[in-house]
Amino acid sequence: ENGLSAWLRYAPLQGGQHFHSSVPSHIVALNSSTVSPVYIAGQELQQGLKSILGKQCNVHHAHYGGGSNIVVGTVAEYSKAYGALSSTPDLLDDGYLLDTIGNTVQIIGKNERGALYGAFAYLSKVAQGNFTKVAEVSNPSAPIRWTNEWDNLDGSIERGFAGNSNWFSNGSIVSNLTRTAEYARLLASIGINAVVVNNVNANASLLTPTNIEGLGRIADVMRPYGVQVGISLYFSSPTAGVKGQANLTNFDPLDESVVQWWSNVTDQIYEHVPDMAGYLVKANSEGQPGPLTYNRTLAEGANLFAKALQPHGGIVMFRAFVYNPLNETVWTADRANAQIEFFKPLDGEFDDNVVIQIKYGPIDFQVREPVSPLFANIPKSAVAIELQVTQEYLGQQCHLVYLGPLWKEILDYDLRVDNETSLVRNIISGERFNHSLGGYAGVSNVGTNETWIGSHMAMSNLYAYGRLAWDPTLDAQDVLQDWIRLTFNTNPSVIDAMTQISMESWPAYENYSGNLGVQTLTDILYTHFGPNPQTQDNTIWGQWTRADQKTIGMDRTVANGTGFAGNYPPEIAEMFENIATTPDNLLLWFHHVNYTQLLKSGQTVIQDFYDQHYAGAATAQTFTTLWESLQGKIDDERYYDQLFRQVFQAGHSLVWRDAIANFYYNLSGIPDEAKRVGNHPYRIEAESMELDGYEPYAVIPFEAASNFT
Ligand code: BDP
Repeated sequence: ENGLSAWLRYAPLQGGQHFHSSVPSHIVALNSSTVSPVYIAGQELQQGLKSILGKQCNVHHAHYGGGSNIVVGTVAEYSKAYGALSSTPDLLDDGYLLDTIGNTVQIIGKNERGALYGAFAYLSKVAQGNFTKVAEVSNPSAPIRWTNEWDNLDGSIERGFAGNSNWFSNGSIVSNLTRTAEYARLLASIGINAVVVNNVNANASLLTPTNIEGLGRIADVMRPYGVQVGISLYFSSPTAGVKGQANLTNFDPLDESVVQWWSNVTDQIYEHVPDMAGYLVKANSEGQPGPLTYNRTLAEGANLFAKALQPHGGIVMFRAFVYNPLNETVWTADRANAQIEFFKPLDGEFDDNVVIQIKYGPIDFQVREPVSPLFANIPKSAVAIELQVTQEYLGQQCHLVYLGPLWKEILDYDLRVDNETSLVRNIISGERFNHSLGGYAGVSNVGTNETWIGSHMAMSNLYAYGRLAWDPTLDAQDVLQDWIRLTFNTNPSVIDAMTQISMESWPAYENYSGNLGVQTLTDILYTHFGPNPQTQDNTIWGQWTRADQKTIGMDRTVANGTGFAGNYPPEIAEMFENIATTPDNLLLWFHHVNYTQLLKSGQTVIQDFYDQHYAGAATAQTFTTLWESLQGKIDDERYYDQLFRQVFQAGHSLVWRDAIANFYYNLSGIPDEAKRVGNHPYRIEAESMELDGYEPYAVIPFEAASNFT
């Protein structure tokens, strides 16, 4: 139980033989090409049913007479083999019909990929012991359901916590792509249809002829699973001296030689990857080059790639994460305003195959942010939401933080554009503003570690990402419980304990790492891991708490602050403009208040800070006990691996609690009514300890624990 097969373990179902008669003995997969998703669906069904039920089924690739069968194929393949379906299901691209009523199981996809998705959906039910008869049509909420992988060509992964890259090493694409194929299989089972394989902080040498050929190999192993390949581009590649490509003297998006350069490189890529999904571009952000160097707009930059891709049917995911911390003239007083300033004036100027990829909040994957107002401000542009599966600011897989509920809050948020219902999930699906493109990008950063993402429990986030991208109306807890049953087992006490830990994990992390909307008070300089509240206001990268001896919070009101609240449609803007109507959990995000400001609960800001940090850390202690209740109910391998992490989280939550509570106590001088803060008679600080035979060692990067508080 090393985690490698994740939720596709196909563990034997208790009493599986009793269900043999519920499942036909023959599988008809209506495509005999071994690289077609329908063929793969047949293999998967055979392997799954054997493993889950112990039932050996035969696979055929053409109409098979006699007895009841499991038939899997596209609408077209089906009607060719069996004649037209009795009624035509209402299927969108990638959608499927799963009909288990009667003697035959029909799994019919709109396309090959859809048929494979239907096969996985059927196996997911069987693996959970669910033999309820269904005749259901399932369609994706949006066409774009991608992961972004921040893999570097040297094999490292930016913000990856699970080892090295599965596909890059030493500047090129590895020869053994077994894990890459296994990853595509996992992604297909949750409806993900493309992977951007390299870091948004891209390297031009991805575009050498050898690497383009390597991208072709990656695409070849992913294609049978219906997963397409996309790549991130380095904007100034034409001047980067890419081996095997022309070297230009400029990268101006309107220069004819630059336009030619990109169209030529794009053609070369499509020769090797005829179904490449498209490009992802991070431009003019955090030191990355972009069109602004030539006084061109971001739209002119995006359209450069759109035009090169257009003949091939590819799309440009252009990131809205544009701000420049190093340039005071562009960087306004509030980094949260930057996206609106850059993108709002450009609405309507992007080509049809450009999608603006927007992080869920206006800053950067914090534990609590308001929804990015950009979703409400560029109705003429197709948009996608960027979520982060890898837990960069959220404990880096050393803390268990189930993100389904966070994403649901964002996706269900009603932005009230033109005073009408405008749910984020309906904006990104394209429904609200009438776009055919739109969807989801999840930064997942899986590595060579057997758990894929760095910890067994964190895989619930990858699973939930795919399931919610397919259907954002699902309940985060239901999705979690499917994952638990598939990944561990169906024992009710296992489901209960894991559900409780997971569902309480995001609120607990928020409480001990930074509540009331002050954001994750982590080290902001680089590690983004331990507590380091003092870095928040001291650097240009800061998230800004604006804390001093009497007050705390960032005033983002129109009346007195940075004006950010005014970026929302009127109903929402008005709510955030006023302290009285701003929800407590975003109070310090929008307002600069006295520590003694009263919350809606009647508590003061500072006392709530103390109380919640203690409460959050106390909850994290219970996770260890709850996890211990699983001993013997799940396999030892995963039990002990996760136990180690829970013990760490319990301890680190205390470090967080004390670092933050002490910091604000020292700053404000206001004592904790419950007399806990600053009062730890039992504690011996690490720096007062000496251990024989050991030398003090400066940890790099520096991690704040106790000394600085
Ligand atoms: C930040 C990460 C950084 C990424 C950047 C981005 O710290 O590593 O390059 O976002 O999304 O969260 O471009």
